[in-house]
Amino acid sequence: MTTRLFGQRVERVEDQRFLRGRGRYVDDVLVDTHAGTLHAAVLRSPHAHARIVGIDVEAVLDLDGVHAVWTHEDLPGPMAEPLPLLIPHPALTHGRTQHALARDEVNYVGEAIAFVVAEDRYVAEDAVDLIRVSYEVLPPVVGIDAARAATCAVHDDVPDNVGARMEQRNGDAPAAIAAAPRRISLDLMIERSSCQPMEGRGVVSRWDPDTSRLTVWSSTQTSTGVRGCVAARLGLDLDQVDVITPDVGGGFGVKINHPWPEELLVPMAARALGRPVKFTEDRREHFISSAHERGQVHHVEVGFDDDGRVLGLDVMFWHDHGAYSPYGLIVPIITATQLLGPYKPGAYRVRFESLFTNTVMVTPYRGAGRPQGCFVMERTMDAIAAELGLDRAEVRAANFIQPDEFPFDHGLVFQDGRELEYDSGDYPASLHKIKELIGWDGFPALKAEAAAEGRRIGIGLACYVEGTGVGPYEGAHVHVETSGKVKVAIGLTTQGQGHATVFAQIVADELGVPLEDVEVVSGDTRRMPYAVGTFASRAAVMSGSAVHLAAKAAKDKALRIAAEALEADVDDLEIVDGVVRVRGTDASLALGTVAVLSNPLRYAFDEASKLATQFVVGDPGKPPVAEDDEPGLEGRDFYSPQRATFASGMHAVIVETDPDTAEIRILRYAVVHDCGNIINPMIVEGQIHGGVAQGVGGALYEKMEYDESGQLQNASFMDFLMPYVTEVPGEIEIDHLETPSPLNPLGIKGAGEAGVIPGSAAIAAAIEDAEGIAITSMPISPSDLFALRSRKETP
Ligand code: MCN
Repeated sequence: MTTRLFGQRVERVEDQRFLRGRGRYVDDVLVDTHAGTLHAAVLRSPHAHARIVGIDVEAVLDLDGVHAVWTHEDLPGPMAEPLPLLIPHPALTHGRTQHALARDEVNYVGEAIAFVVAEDRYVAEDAVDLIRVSYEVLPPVVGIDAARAATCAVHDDVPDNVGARMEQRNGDAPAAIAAAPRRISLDLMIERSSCQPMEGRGVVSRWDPDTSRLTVWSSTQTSTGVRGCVAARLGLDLDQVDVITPDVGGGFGVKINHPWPEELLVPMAARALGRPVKFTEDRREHFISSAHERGQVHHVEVGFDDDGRVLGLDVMFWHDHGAYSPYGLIVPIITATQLLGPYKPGAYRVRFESLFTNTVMVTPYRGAGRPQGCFVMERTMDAIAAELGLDRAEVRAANFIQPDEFPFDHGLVFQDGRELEYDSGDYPASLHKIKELIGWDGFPALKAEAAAEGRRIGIGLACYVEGTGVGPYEGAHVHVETSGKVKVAIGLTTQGQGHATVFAQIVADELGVPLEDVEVVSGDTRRMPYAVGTFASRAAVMSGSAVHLAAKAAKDKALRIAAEALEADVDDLEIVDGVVRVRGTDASLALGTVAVLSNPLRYAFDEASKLATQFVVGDPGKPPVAEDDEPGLEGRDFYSPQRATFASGMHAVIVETDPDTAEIRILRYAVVHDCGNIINPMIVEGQIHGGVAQGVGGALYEKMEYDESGQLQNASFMDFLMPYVTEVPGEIEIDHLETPSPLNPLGIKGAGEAGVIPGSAAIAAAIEDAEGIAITSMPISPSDLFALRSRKETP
């Protein structure tokens, strides 16, 4: 019997390649084969807000090595239109997107104005410096306070800088709060941050005049999305555009937005110039012209009883959308709905305003609105516990949705437009596990011991629920080669999540072939032209289910063909180690041979060459073995879920704060995570480690420092603090819970974002516990903590 691989700690098949430097990223494409590749550079706005009065490119064209320069007025047809608003929403009354090259106004430092293509990047950069732009500088709107004050407008036709106002409610929260025995209110803030993948954005394109086809390589999270935009804007049929996503050095959300201006400009230039063109973003460009997230300010009113049970919750928040809103209201809608976490809030009302500012646009960053929501809810739980003098874990337990209450409908609408209905979970069991793992009940004694030595330590806990695996669909194609090897194509892209391993595990199990015989290709529109993309922790649920269904289709076909060839009943067959066998006999056929037999052109099978012969002299031709089947041993299927599936988890942290320097050190970090049935625990744990590292970054270091003129002051890795390996907890203690999802065939829930969600909430709680000072704003640096201490001492 072949061992089932689902649930096993299978080593990642892609790692050998990556660890030996054999990954192939966008910047490696065409390097060896096309010395004639041209290189692009972009002139970006130095002003946060300005009208473009004139652009003079004369000097550029005199520079040796320059091939072309484009400004907005040179863009042909649909290329001159604003970029698409990817996710419209009725509440987004004033959605705005930028142009591929700014038309008459720039709205953030870094907005693209002109595009130069030259022999190499050096010449292209020199050429950019020769472009003369005259600006009428306008007053910028920087930060949420300035946007709310609305003394200046980001977009003239957007009153009060409000792109959207939205409200959701379940019951009458203000009335429930007014009637509650206890009430508190809180003001909470999370700063702006950004994903910072190791590899920035990049795109390469080549036009083939012989076939009138365009090939685009993009470091994207959605190759099909890029393909659709490129085809539409360049006036090509979808069929003329292939988008290939090579290895991607991290995406974390920023590469789901599409098309980035360069994803249209590079293909346009390649076609116009008849030479391949490449653009690779540098780090400063990533800081000032790719997307940010997180920045939100929240006001909470909560009413509760003496046991800490929430009776009414009323949240108002302000979301900094940056200069444009290409991704609609996804981030604030996720905050609004997911802040509820594992709790029943009694009556609930949430309202938000999405505000334009003259800063880099905001699109989802791993966690997408959830770290803010979790911070709001968990700080509220801690505040209730403090008010009542109760144990913080007990207050949470008093508010949990119970295991027998699933499916649990919150009476709200989730990000995918469907009901916010949790499918399964066991929050009391998770709480029990995390308390055991971190030693919650024994901590007061440890704290007292530390205090006796003059040390300050504190413990914090944060719970979250994460809607994962949103639709609408994903597909998969499974093809058994005549060699017996299996090629699997999924349409969404991979940025490091280990998809080549997990989907091979599913196929190997279903088809009964060895893991090493399965090869998974992702994000190549030539192989799978219809797909959505990698975001919202959806690949395991969506592509995993599609791969399972497609592999099952291939297996069923293999068994049908083999049954006829072996003159056996399908129910008597099994596939083990790549061989179809009649159970209990020696009769068998290798899966590769079944693939040969699946070709209906076959008149006979030549054992020696392992090929089907098309003509046999004297044999007028037998019908194909499986007459009703299409040729080829393939399976293709799509999966579309009813609604999202809800993963959950809890983090607990112990920190130590230095009484003199206010330095904050994480002593222990524990995680309990429930993503339903786990395909590969090692990969899930890797995802948690990466997420926790980003959560620590968000809690203690990362923040976009804009000055009042809208210049990003820390747009480099010298100035933007990210946690190094020295700041990420050395050991992240993890325990799993598996409550299967009833919504998909494998019982899976997503895991890719979970690790980042509760970081700020848990660390804030631990610092608060160590210091006895309310922590309401993250990230918190030693100097912030020092200032809070000083304020406490001198009220
Ligand atoms: N998995 C599993 N069992 C489960 C759930 C997941 O074995 N029950 C595995 C999956 O098969 C997959 C990985 O865990 O290999 C993550 O799965 P999933 O939760 O479906 O997330 P996605 O694969 O859709 O990845 C997207 C998610 C998001 S939204 C961001 S942002 C993110 C993240 O993944 N960006 C990442 N993790 C990242 N990891 C890396 N290295 N780089 C990024 O850019």
